[in-house]
Amino acid sequence: MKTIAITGAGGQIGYALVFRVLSFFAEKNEKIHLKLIDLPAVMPSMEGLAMEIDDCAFSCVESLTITDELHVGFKDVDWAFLVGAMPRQKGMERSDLLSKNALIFKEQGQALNEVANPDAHVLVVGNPCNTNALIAAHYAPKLNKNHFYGMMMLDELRARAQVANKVDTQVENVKNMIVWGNHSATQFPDYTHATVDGKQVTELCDETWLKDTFLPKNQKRGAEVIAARGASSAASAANAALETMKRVLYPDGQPFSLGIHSNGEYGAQAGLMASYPCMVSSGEARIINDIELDSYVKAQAQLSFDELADEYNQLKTLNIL
Ligand code: NAX
Repeated sequence: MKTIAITGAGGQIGYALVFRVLSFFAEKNEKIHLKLIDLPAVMPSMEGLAMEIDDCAFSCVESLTITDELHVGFKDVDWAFLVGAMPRQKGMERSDLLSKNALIFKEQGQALNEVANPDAHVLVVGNPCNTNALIAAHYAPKLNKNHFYGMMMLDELRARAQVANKVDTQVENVKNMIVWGNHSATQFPDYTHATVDGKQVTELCDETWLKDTFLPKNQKRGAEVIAARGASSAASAANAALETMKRVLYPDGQPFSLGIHSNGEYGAQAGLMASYPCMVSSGEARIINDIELDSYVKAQAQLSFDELADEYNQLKTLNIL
């Protein structure tokens, strides 16, 4: 029976994710221990969340824990969604955001190291998600560093949906749309390898649309959602988090985008957490390392890898890594 933990469970992504996770396991007829973690100030509203979970009468809930203590929340965890993070506030520099979150993910890595199942998988959603995943992995040496992931699935799903709308097909027909690099405006959703019903996307969509509309829209989709909704992506982020867990634990044989430990594949600095095309074999997500990239794709991916290397170097300067 799996133990699943969600940090930031009292936030907007958390609220959507909790019920998606429970529906998923209920449909699978799999029992879980669910542990929901947030800050002490949020505990009263988490009691309300617990009441709502009870009132759904999900058949999969073997136990439910609501806590503000990491060691309680991560005890024996098999899969952790690390959603809670310090949001970027007005006037905050990117380096301030990095250092504030670094402390949160250091503490969470240390707690995972002490009490989690050593074989646990950890998906970081809280931004900057790839670098936060790197920090958590660094402070959890008893866990497998290849089981720490940055969430890139939302970027992939956004890209697949854009192409599906453009060529008027179902989104499941858009395949092999891998996002390289960082979860940021430098990401590169690689339309050059993507296909629709076996045809290359580059044959179905003109280059001007791909370069001038598709790419910038995907890179800035988060900001577009904020402008329209007055709040950042929540349900779609929760959906992407669940989808990532499904791809890793219940693989379907398709490649997918995942922020994962890099050994320097495709020109990234070794030791980074970066998004790559991955497949699961023998229970492990692995980078597909034999894809031919043309010079344009290589350069775009490199830009995004370099941004991650900057984040990494800032953490070195701050003595966090
Ligand atoms: P909210 O502010 O609604 O919720 C965050 C929750 O986390 C709050 O309840 C807060 O109390 C809690 N929290 C903060 N620090 C904590 C800590 N140290 N331990 C436990 N809980 C803590 O934010 P929400 O919209 O849910 O977004 C959460 C994170 O997801 C943000 O960092 C956001 O930037 C990131 N996102 C990542 C995405 C991705 O694709 N990787 C997309 C969506 C989202 O922007």
